Amino acid sequence: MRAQRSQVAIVGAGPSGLLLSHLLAAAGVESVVLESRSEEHVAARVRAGILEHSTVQLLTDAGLAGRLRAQGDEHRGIHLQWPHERHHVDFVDLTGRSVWVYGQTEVQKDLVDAARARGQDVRHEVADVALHDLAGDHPHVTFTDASGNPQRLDVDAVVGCDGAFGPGRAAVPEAVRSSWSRTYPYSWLGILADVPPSTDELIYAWHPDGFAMHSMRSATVSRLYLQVPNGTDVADWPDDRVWDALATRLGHGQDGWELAPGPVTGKSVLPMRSYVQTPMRHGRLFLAGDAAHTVPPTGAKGLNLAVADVALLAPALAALLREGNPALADAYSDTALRRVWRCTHFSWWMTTMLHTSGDPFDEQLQLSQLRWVATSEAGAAGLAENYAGLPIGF
Ligand code: FAS
Ligand code: PHB
Repeated sequence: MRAQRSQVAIVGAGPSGLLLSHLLAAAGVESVVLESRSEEHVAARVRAGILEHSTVQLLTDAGLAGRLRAQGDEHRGIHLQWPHERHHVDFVDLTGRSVWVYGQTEVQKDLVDAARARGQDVRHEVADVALHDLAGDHPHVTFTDASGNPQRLDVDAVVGCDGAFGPGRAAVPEAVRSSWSRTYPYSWLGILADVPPSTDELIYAWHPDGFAMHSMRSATVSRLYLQVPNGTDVADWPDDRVWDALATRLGHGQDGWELAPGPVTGKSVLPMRSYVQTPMRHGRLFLAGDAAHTVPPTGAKGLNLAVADVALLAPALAALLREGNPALADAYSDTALRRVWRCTHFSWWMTTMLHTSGDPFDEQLQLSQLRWVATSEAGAAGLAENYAGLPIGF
């Protein structure tokens, strides 16, 4: 086994792992990123689409927002809709903050390009990643490299940026670990389509048949979702059926508005779950992003929360490893979890407000809440403040 040394081992080369390596390098801290999948696989995953205000600010400050500001689309707010009514919630009027439409695939590309430009050590297609001596004096990671050779990497800190199914979560001993979880009784069927969006800004629609959302990726690519039962087989949803359901739920023909269908280039079903695990630090192990928490995508928080964790963790690790100052690292978990729980609540609130369960009483409560949020400045400001994003370190 070949032994090597670095300062930080980062498990996972998704957005949180690559952004952390970027911010650590800028702070003079060396890291090695270990990723189980190929670079192409990670780059091709279609996921989030909305960047909140503080995410865009952080990427700008880190020199990573050139393409984002050139090709992204800045939005003032969203449309909330239910049968026969559509109301715009203007985040800029209400909070002074906008959001940007810029796909996670684009963020990932920017992070990969920056990693390559700075010569970041990223190892793809590794296997058998195991974390050792995290509470001891010799934290290290063992793994099998892409050529099948066993490796050992000795470090000063390990960061689990390995999502919901990586080794990071389980590396926190059960005796000190707490977790909360909720699985929702519905999923999202998402499509990518080569057709210009039929709306200027996102439409979140409540409908008795189920939730639907019209998002986008560019002036020529639309991204849309509709609520389906858990366990839905994509094969049961041919394109025509998808477009018909979207037209019904989004209000095609209402006040002259029409949904333009087009060629579907991607289709998948995404189950919906809330999950939070604490603490987000155990000894020399730190967790960031989906490794520590998962939110249903209705609040557009998943990627933004991962960025917020990393924005806190990078300076904490720099202070710990370069100055021997543990204060920020000791406070990391509690500080990050304030925002994690705020975003977990908001994502649950948006999800339960907009997805139908078939219960007539629930439906009346949902419609009343939607009407209040869409027409009362106090209600709209609450949604705007959470959706456009709270300041980093909230
Ligand atoms: P990621 O899951 O992105 O990255 C973790 C990385 O760790 C992966 O590349 C994985 O291959 C790697 N890894 C795992 N185990 C490993 C091991 N043992 N060894 C080495 N590497 C390992 N958020 C939104 O805001 N809007 C959305 O619409 C949305 N849609 C989503 C759809 C899907 C199918 C999923 C899974 C998530 C979606 N999300 C969405 C949330 C998503 O954007 C995440 O919040 C975001 O990817 C979090 O980034 P990371 O924390 O880097 O985790
Ligand atoms: C997306 O564009 O993929 C998207 C937008 C808003 C959400 C979830 C997903 O809440």
